[in-house]
Formats: sequence, structure tokens, C-alpha cells
Amino acid sequence: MGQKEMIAMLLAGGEGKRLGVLTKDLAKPAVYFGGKYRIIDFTLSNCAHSGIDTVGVLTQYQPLELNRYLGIGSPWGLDRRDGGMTILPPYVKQKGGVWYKGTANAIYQNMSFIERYNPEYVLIISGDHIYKMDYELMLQHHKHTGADVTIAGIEVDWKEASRFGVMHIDDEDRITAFEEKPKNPTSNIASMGVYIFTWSELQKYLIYDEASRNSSHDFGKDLIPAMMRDGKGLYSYPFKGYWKDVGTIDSLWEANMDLLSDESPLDLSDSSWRIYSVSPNQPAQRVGADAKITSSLVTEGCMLEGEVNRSVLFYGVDAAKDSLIAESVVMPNVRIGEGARIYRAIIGEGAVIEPGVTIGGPEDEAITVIAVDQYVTVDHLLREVEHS
Ligand code: ADQ
Ligand code: ADP
Repeated sequence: MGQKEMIAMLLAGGEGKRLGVLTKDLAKPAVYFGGKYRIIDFTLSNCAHSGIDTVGVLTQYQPLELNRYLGIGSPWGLDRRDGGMTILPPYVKQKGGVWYKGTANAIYQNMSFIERYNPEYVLIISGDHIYKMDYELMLQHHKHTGADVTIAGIEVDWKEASRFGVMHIDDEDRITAFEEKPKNPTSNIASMGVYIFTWSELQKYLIYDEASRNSSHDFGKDLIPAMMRDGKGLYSYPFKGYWKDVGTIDSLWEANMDLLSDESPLDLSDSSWRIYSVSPNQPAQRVGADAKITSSLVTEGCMLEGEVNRSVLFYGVDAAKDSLIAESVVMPNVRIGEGARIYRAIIGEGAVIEPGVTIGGPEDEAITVIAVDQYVTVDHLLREVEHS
């Protein structure tokens, strides 16, 4: 293998518990987003546009569908002999199999993969963020400051800050304090979970972290704080664009709705930064005589006879006469019967909503979620439906 200046390691193995029934049988990075995509398309496309041609994808939880989707990486230009995409599941070593413990342990277990490329820098990214980012610019920042690790940072709403690692930075972007998911955050500059490490430093800390007994082997909880304690050079790369962690039902719904505004904060039609995906190869969508579609994204293969307002429809959604879909996200191949009404919901792939059923309400605060392949009938008391 030739030497690479920087390779990427994409963490795609988290369970995604907070997405509930949407990730019961599916890894979070493979969850659908924005009518045509899966969440992982964003990071992989960012790699493609940033000139990163070597990506290790660390999988663990429910990987089958994800693996099938990734294939050999062709949509993202990663089907190459020199580097390309490598799926890295936990594997059984001589001393017995070990699941990945935390994110740092997942990378630790794949150190020999990284060493094959003898990189100067390693980019660590996750499969559950929606954003467009040029990692090459972040690498320039990393070189410029001479950092041991650079953490991409973004200002978030104060009320969201405790979901993230938060940091204090000085005028030179040096991180002076870092706290992982603090109950009472003292800063609203969040870590995006995007790291560039100088490989020789990361190597040392992975080994050190692995040996330390009371570590949970997580980047945010253990490895970054250990580097802080040792006075290493930790810098933040200030990111200005749109970024969303879609790890909760509410944030997944909101990020889909963000695509509908006239001035969407996330431009998906930018031809210089296409988000690549696998096309489902469906016929053109058909809009019936009485259909009324406003402020929505509608994908190929849909057959629509009812009303659709402020919603995102994936491919193959079939909605009968007098049905209403409002402020909702409808995943592929959902069938919606005559007169059914859907408000503020996320409907999982392949679900069937019988005629006359009402899901959610226009005044509902919580987003209603219908599981993959669920069959919802009129007398199906909505008790069975999971509220986030
Ligand atoms: P979290 O969002 O809690 O915090 P974490 O659970 O560490 O993220 O998972 C990060 C990524 O790694 C996810 O894509 C997940 O799927 C994957 N992953 C988790 N465990 C894994 C394992 N054992 N093997 C392989 N992949 C695994 C992190 C940081 C915060 C930061 C947020 C930003 O710790 O500081 O603010 O990301 O979203
Ligand atoms: P496994 O359970 O072994 O991981 P799969 O990932 O292939 O196997 O499928 C598991 C479940 O996920 C099935 O119940 C199936 O209905 C559902 N499923 C299959 N494809 C998808 C998809 N594209 N999106 C969401 N769910 C899916």
C-alpha cells in the first residue's frame, strides 16, 4: 500500500437507541434522509469532495442492510484498488472475539488497518450527521496550528448543548476546556464529533487508553480529556455551515423539515457538492387528478391521489384519494389508504396505513413514529404507536 497523507475512519456502529423503532433492525447511518438519501451518504460524499480516497467504515450494530447499501463504495468513488472503502466489523482475534467497547476502542482494534497506509493524519467521522464540509480545509487548519488533534466545533442552541461535548476556545482556536455532555454546560461551542489527529499522537493515546482500567474507551469521555490533562495541543476548527446530529426523533424530523423552507439552510442542489446516493431506479412519480402537493419533496415511484403538505416522501409512496400527509416524513414503499390523515409523523419503510386512520394531530408537539413494516388499522389503538 502506498502512503496516504490522511485516511478517514467512519464510526458507523452505534446502536441509535434514541431513534427507537426506526433503528430496531437497522444501523443509524443507514436510516433514510431527505427523500433520496441515507444519513451516511453525507459523510461519504464529503470524503469524496475533500479528496479522501481511503475510508474505513466501522460497523457493529445491525450491519447487514448498511453493508448491502455500501456495497463496494462505487457511488462515492471509493471502489478503488489503492485505498477505497473497507468495511471493518469487529473480528475474532486469537484470544477470542471482542465487540467494540467504545469509539476509541473501535479505532484501537483497527490500528493495523491504519498502519497499512502509514498516514500522517487520521480523520475520525461519524455516520449520523447531516452536513457538507470540506475536510481538506480542516486539515489545513490542523497543520497551521500544529495541533495534536483538531476538533470541528459549531455553535449550537444553549438548550441543546448538553447533548454534546462542549469546549472553551481562546483567540487562537486553542481548546482551553472540554466537557463531554455536561448537565450544565458553560459553553455552547459543540464538538461535531469530527476529529483530525496527528497519527503518531493518536496511536500513543489509543494504546494508553486501552491500558487504562477505568476508561470507557470513548473519544469524548476518555481520550480527549486525557490529552487535555497532558497539555497536548487541542485546537478547534470553527465550522460555519449547517450541521445536524440526527440521533433523536425530533432532530431527524427537524432536519428533514429544514429541507422544505424556501431558503433551506442545507442546499442539496449545489452541483459542486453533490450528495451521492444509490438510486432506487423507480418509475417517475405520478400525481393524480385530485392530488394537491405543496411545499414538499416527492421522490420517484410515488403515486399520489391525496393532499401532501410540508412533507418529505421517499420513493414508492402510494397515497390514496382523500388522504392527507402534513408535516411528515414518509419512508420508502409506504401505503396510505383512502381518507387516512397523517400529521407530524415519521412513517417507517413499508408501513401500511389503512383507510380512515388518523396518525398524530396538527397540534401535537411530539412526533409520532410508525415502525418499519407496521400495519396500522383504524381500531389499532394508537397506544401501540411509539411517541418520542
Ligand atoms: P455521541 O453523539 O454520543 O457523541 P457516540 O455514541 O460516541 O456519539 O458515537 C459516535 C459515532 O460512533 C456514531 O456514529 C456511532 O454510530 C458510532 N459508534 C458508537 N459506538 C461505536 C462502536 N463501538 N463501534 C463503531 N462505531 C461506534 C459524540 C462525541 C461528542 C460530540 C458528538 C457530536 O462524543 O463530544 O459532541 O459526538 O455528535
Ligand atoms: P438483519 O435483521 O439480519 O440485520 P436486514 O437488515 O436485512 O437483516 O433486515 C432486518 C429488518 O430490517 C427486516 O425486518 C426488514 O423489514 C427491515 N429492512 C430491510 N430493509 C430495510 C430498509 N431499507 N430500511 C429499513 N428497514 C429495512
